[in-house]
Amino acid sequence: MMRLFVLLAVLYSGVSSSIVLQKMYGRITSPNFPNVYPNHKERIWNITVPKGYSVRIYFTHFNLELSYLCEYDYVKLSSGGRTLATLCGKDSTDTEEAPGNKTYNSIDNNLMVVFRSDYSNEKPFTGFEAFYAAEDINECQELSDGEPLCNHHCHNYVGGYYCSCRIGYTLHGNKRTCIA
Ligand SMILES: [Ca+2]
Ligand SMILES: [Ca+2]
Repeated sequence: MMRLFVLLAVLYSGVSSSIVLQKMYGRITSPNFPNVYPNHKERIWNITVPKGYSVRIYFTHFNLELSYLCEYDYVKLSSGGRTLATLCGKDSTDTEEAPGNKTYNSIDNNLMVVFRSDYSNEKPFTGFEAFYAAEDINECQELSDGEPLCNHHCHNYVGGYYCSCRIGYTLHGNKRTCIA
């Protein structure tokens, strides 16, 4: 019975649940930051901001074990079903990316950050610290099926946008097309 309990505990600790973040800004770090991160760890953050915003993230500290194509330890950023970056090391190389001063933007209003460490480290590494914030999407610069969102005038505002028409036209019920 005890053995079963230990087995279940081990299985459970191996399953990483994601941390859900829904604030407009925040900070995330590797486990034990600013101290050395542990081996065999996975941590997942799901950052969600309101619709009309994207998530902008940048790193103020980054020091992970370097491995070919970041296969051992990494921080992975993904959004909209795509991987934005897989990061490791301290500085970028020909085959591996480290964030440096770069900022990353989510594709939609959700950004998933995964930290993962493998079973060993050649020397101690201090991990990462990152800050994120919701950023307004300028819908007026975007296209929908190759067309601007508004066929006359587009007005961007924080958290949304609206369309307006030239004199003599009225806005169609779709809120985007102007008709004479
Ligand atoms: Ca490692
Ligand atoms: Ca906007």
